[in-house]
Amino acid sequence: MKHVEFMARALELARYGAGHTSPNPMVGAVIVKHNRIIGEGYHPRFGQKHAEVMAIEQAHEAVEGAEMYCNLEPCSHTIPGKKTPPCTERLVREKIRKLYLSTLDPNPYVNGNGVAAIRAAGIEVETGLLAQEALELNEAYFKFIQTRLPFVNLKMALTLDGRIAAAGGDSRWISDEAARERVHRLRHEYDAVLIGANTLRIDNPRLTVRPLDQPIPAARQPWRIILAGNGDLPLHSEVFRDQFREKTLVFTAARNDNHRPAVPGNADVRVIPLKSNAGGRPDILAALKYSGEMGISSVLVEGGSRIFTEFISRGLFDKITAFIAPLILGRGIEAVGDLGIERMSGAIRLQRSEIETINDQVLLRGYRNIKETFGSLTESVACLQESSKSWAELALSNR
Ligand code: AOF
Ligand code: ZN
Repeated sequence: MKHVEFMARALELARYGAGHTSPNPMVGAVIVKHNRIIGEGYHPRFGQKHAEVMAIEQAHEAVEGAEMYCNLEPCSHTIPGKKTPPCTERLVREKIRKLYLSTLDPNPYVNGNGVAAIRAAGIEVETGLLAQEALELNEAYFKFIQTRLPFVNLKMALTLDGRIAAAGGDSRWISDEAARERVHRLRHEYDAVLIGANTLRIDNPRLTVRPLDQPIPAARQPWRIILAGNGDLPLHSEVFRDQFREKTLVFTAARNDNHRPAVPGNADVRVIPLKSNAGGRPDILAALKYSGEMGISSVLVEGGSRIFTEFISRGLFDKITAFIAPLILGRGIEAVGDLGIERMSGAIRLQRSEIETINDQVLLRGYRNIKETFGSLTESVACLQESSKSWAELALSNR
């Protein structure tokens, strides 16, 4: 097997933790001796064992002198509240010979210290292997750990002419069942799902993750964030009444006039007043900061039009995931309203966009600004282009 294949396996293992590790990253590790895998591990959920340690413990041969492939720099710190001992110490103690990594860990407590500690102990380290894949896998972690703001993904289901609903307001259904199944999977990987009050009023969505293969416990349901407008909220909505209502969070605008819009009085539902924007609605940056402080590391924004427009015009999103169906509505609800752009040269172009097809629909996704999402790791994206050649050579030599 080749270097890239071992790392690809580490990434595959890391994904087993999807939906369970937040706000920690998904990490996978593979131990190799004489070009064969002798141990595998991953970080199964927040608070539990790290990938490297699981791989060592599950190895069916002595790991001394072996190579390890891991998508993230090993942790090297001990701080109050940290759940596990530093992986660096374990790797040194077990006499791993060489460590292949995808990227550094931008956690300020680690960020290069892990590699330094490993090298100081005489273990060889190479970074950059499948770095881009590794960055995308942990996009939410990388954004959150560096900014304390959640990673924001605008998820939209669109007609070919860019509508998210018919003129009458209904949107069931623009995308087919297979696409909607993908949305459920996506929700499972996010800490929160966010919608505006209009969408709540019109769609009355549950915003839960329905069983994919097994029932998902309340603790693993995403937070449901409702951004109130300046009117009353529909208090009969599912999100205020169902069994997961303690995971509903309402952001309202703190108002100083006498009008008090109706909000849920139900003690299970948290209602948080925030500073308001010019339109008398809660400020979305304040909403993101508050969410980040609560430990919400990722938010899937599901509409509607006004919400999308605000996140886009303020540059407060990281990614767009659009499901485009071969439907034409003509007049209808536009996905995004006025952004004040007059010329093509002013259009917002997503970076690293990619497409996939789901039956007769296109799934298009891309980032707003790689630098802002990945911060200090942006350089590893850039190096990657250069290093890919040497990695390819390395891969050949290792056949
Ligand atoms: C690793 N391997 O599998 C993961 C790492 O509280 P703890 O002990 O779980 O440590 C959490 C931090 O460790 C987390 O913020 C991130 O920096 C790193 N995650 N590191 O070596 C792993 N999940
Ligand atoms: Zn660790």
